Amino acid sequence: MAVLEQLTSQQAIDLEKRYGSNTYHPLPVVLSKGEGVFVWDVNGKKYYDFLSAYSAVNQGHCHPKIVNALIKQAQTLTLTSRAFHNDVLGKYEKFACEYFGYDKLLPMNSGAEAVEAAIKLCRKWGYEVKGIKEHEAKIIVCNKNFHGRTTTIVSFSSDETANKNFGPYSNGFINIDFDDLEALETVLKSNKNIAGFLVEPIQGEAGVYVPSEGFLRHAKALCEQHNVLFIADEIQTGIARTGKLLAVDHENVKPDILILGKALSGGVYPVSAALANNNIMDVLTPGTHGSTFGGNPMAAAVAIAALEVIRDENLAENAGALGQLFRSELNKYIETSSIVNLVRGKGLLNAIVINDTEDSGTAWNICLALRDNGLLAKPTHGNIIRFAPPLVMTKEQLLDCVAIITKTLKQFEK
Ligand code: IF1
Repeated sequence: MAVLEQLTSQQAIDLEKRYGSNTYHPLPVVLSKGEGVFVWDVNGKKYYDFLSAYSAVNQGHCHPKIVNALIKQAQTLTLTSRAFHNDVLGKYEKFACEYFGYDKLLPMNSGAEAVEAAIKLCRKWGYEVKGIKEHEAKIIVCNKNFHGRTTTIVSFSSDETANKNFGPYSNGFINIDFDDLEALETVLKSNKNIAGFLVEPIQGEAGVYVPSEGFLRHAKALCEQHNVLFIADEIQTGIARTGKLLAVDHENVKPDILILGKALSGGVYPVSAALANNNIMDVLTPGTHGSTFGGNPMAAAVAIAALEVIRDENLAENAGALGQLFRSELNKYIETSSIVNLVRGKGLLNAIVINDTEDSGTAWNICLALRDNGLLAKPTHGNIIRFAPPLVMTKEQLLDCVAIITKTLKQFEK
């Protein structure tokens, strides 16, 4: 078989199974093309994408403006390393800093790397600005968090699949429940060595848990009161997904450290970043952090285009309006449904909770039926299905999707 020969679905799946590390359990569908809100499989069947690569393709698949930025830069200069300057990085840093309202940006590639960078930045600030004794700094994190898969990050995961047998774990983290202000205050009051509070504004992987109104605002105020950095992981919630540029914008909270990834590139190239003001970012000096690819000109050009698309196409507003429509339409269905308990979310980051046991496989089977009916979604944590389409969707398309989803759910009503 020639390496680039057109594969059938089964051949593609078999190759991955035989030659790929067994770290995923994908829905059996093999995609070969994407455009806007749609993807196509190798047989030419068309689907609505209701995952958006876990919110990385907020701008839609293969957005021409972003792809053109990639092509143009790829034909000019791709990588210099940070041993030399390049003529795009500074422009991107200025653009992104003004866009999000920060003094400085630290460029990285994957989301997990940006989280790691934020952890290092926070600790160094804790020692050098706050005055915590060396090796004593602690960062508060939430149970059921998902921040990535490095050894340090999985050290404070409460998901056994993510961290079992990957120890010894990194120290320096204190877990509290998500959305628990009392727990946060108790830890802040009882420990002088807290440098930061790392939180997802909405817990995505856990099942799209939206915290109580006011949680983020009060958490930020508590952090300020105790001279602790509020670090928002907006890798999944950011870049217009929830109906605002950032999910923290719903409560007018400005994180001390903002972590971005995924849709920062529109899904065409790995780009991530940590942003902060000078009083924090300036603790980093030459040699204290970096990456061969971080800040490369391709990433910079792509990220500028990706952020311009968000603004030019009003994707935050669209996500907000379509999200409300989506939840209200699904709620109409849920009123008389025995198979769906509820829909929750913000903007176009939503999930439905299936009325069945966690290990029943019902959510998985519903996703298989959705696939057959032309819509791709993925279960998260047992009986929850996440719905996160690209934000370039139209109202007509969304209603079409609601029809597909409700038609499919009907097949499962008891
Ligand atoms: C996978 C989950 C989503 C993230 C937040 C950091 C990262 C992620 C809030 C790390 C990444 C991805 C990872 C991806 C699946 C996906 C995911 F189900 F695993 F949790 F979206 F919900 N912070 N989330 O959501 O970013 O290093 O991956 O670029 O396959 O592991 P990364």
